[in-house]
Amino acid sequence: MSEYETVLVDHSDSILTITLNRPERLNALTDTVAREIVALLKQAARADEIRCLVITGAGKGFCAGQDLEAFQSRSEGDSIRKHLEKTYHPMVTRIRALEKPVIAAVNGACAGAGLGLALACDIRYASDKARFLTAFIGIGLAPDSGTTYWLPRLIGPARAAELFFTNDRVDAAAAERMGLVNRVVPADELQAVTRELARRLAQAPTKAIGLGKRALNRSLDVSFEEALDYEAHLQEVAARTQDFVEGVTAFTEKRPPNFVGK
Ligand code: LHQ
Repeated sequence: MSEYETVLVDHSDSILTITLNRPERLNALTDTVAREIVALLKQAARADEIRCLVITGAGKGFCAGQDLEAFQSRSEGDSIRKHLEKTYHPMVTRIRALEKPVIAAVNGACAGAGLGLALACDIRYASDKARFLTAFIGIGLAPDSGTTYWLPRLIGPARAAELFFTNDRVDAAAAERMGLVNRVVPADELQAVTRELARRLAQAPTKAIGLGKRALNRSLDVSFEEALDYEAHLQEVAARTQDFVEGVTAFTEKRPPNFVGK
């Protein structure tokens, strides 16, 4: 029996795939879902044999945000702030901190904290059946789960304001046009196309990708000079990896590199 109740887990070809598995609720998030994702992110950070992550949803939804029934019927009396700090913040901060590529394969509705989950990932591929909504305003809430951080950076502040204030649904084609997703593919090809990208990334020099992710995270909040300085610092680290030696050797020997992620 799987040790996870709410997610399916596959680890093969150096790729860890986490499939949210509450399809009857469009994979809405409960404390257990968030806890299980965080446990897997911890495992992924420790395991050298995991070199890429994919997060997707079972059934017709990706993730409809907080499970509102579960939230309403929760027994403990945590404030919403506590709930966010305990449940969502560890999930999205660990995705950002994980020095490995994380791809969201958005297979269907993506709303509220589910949008926060997708936005925290490095790359988003979407099915042509995917649709995106901020959802918060629909239930009288302000945005959370890091959506106010990522959305204006990805699509610009005016579009972000429009989506937060109106809760309009964005279909996959519009999401691609506005830069919310990297690529849209037919629904029945989403998992295969995502897998193709994941395989490529899992064979790439993982340490260099991790350092690049660190620099990208930091670049959002620093001056150009500080970004240059941080890049130079990280390049010192990258240049000490086995994959750097292999990359240069393979180039001079005119053969494809065999990166091992070290
Ligand atoms: C759901 C949900 C759901 C439970 C669909 N929960 N069952 C919030 C609260 C407090 C603290 C902290 O933070 C947050 C953060 C947030 O995430 S706020 C945003 C919460 N999410 C929403 O408000 C989205 C609610 N869902 C929807 O608006 C629709 O379901 C969308 C537009 C996502 C999809 O619409 P449809 O494709 O028409 O599907 P559906 O509505 O028929 O849903 C299918 C089933 O899933 C249905 O159950 P049923 O028993 O009737 O078949 C829904 O009740 C259930 N479901 N979302 N969040």
